[in-house]
Amino acid sequence: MNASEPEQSVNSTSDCDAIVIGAGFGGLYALYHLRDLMGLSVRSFDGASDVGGTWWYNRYPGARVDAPSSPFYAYTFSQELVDEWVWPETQSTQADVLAYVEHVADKFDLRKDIQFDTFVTDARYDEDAQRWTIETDGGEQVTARFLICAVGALFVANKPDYPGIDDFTGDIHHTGRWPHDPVSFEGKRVGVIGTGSSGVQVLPEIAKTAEHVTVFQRTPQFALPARNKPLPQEDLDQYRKDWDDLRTSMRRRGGWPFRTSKLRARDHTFAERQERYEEMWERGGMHLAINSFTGVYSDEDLNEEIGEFVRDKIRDIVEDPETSRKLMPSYAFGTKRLILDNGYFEAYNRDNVTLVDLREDPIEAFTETGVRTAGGEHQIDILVLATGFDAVSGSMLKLNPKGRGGVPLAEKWAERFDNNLGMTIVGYPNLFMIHGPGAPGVFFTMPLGAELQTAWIESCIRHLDEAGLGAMEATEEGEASWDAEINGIANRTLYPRTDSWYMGANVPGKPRQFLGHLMGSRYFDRLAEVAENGFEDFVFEERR
Ligand code: N01
Repeated sequence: MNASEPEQSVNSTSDCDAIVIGAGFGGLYALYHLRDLMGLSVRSFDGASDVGGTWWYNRYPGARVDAPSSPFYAYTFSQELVDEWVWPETQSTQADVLAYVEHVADKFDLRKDIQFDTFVTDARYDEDAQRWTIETDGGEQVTARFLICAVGALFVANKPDYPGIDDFTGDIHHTGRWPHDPVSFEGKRVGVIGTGSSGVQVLPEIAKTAEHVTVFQRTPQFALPARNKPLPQEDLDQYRKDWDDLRTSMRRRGGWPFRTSKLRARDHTFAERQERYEEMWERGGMHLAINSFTGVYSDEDLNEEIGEFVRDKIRDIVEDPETSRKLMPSYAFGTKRLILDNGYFEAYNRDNVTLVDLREDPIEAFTETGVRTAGGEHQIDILVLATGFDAVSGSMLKLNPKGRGGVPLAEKWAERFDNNLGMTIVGYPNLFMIHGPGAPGVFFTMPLGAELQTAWIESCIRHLDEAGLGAMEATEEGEASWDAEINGIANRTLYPRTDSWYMGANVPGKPRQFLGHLMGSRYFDRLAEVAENGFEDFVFEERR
């Protein structure tokens, strides 16, 4: 189907059982599960012109899954789907992931119930009717018993508001809103702000053709070599054969099927540890972080030793000592999202790439033709903002549903993103979030996470229907104990010490709070337990 021509067969009634907002991995699965496995009437909405969610928007050059993903960053529920889809590389490109999602939409005939190019602008709970009513930017109203918010953990673009940025006359592209027509950098002077996963992925690609690239770096980053390669056919065949077991392992092992190292650093000499780091560096991907020794994210000494190992690697790769100095990360290794790079540090050895360290040479203002920092003027034709997202909570707040008493979520979440189980919110009955704050989200494989969260939504709906109940809602006690659980786990690690989007620290004024559940397998055990125990910590209303 042409992405700009949504099918016309979208259900035109204004009432249904469930509304799903979002047609990324989470929303597509919810639509499939609720419609095809449960027989509910479902209507889905997405502001994009086709399926894919974050993969539809983030199409900047170099975009890839930031993990050695194939074939595990994908749905697990259908052996047929696993058998028929060919992942060409170990670290999937954005184009491959998007093609896969499009294939899923075709295979399960999902598009007919999705209204594309449609933003949901309002969502209100009617306490008497026990129904949600949404309104779209086209003025349409739809009501449903259940509202499933699969609105994306990385959707709301974080854009810096430097003085004069609106006066800049060149093109500005945010990596999370990349144009669908190719952007040519040929012969252009390009500025890149931001050195997270997106900035690290995009720089080597832009540098290939641009006349000059100036990178404006606020925080130097740890990045590990991706060592991406073609996925051998025999590996793919074996994965397909073992899929049931692999799927179980993914569920049990934090989203990925592989065993991780149980070696203890203290049982090894310094020389042995260095040898192991070297081996993991050569294997590439996440191995250094998850397979060298246990406790990398909690043992300060071990973490510092690995951090220094990576800093040495950066010193080895980057030829200019001054640039290398500016690139030295100083936060605890891995406590910002670990980045897999495909030639990021090497890009600084090119004559056409310059690094500006904003800690020493801050941006003062934009001009019509570039950026003025304390150290001077930088002429720029194209500005690339790789400045990330108002992550996890941002898209729920953009939707800003109004719950009991018409209370907007922005009011409820003004100081803390309170929720229970990362899926439900006091005052917002029958509303379920997928990959919301307090859920494993990016700390688990997101497609599988969505499958498991939707299975829990099914158990909620069945519980309501079997008992003749109309609505379920989290309790204050449940929210408080969930907050204690996710932050208790995070506080046993080094994550909270670092300013990162995990902590909400990348957006000025955002409450500082750990935004994800770090132990995905334990999280999904808990969901199952809650369902088995008759939904303790929830309150119910008779069906009206
Ligand atoms: O965003 P980020 P991202 N002035 O927030 C800097 C996922 N992802 O889009 O570190 C100057 O990580 C900011 O600086 P600092 C992945 O989970 C997945 O790169 O806050 N700089 C940082 O360097 C990832 O973690 C994939 O000091 C400013 C950068 O911009 C998440 O998305 C690919 C600034 C933002 O880094 C987000 O990654 C890419 C300012 N005012 C991303 N504001 C795939 O799997 C921010 N920065 C394909």
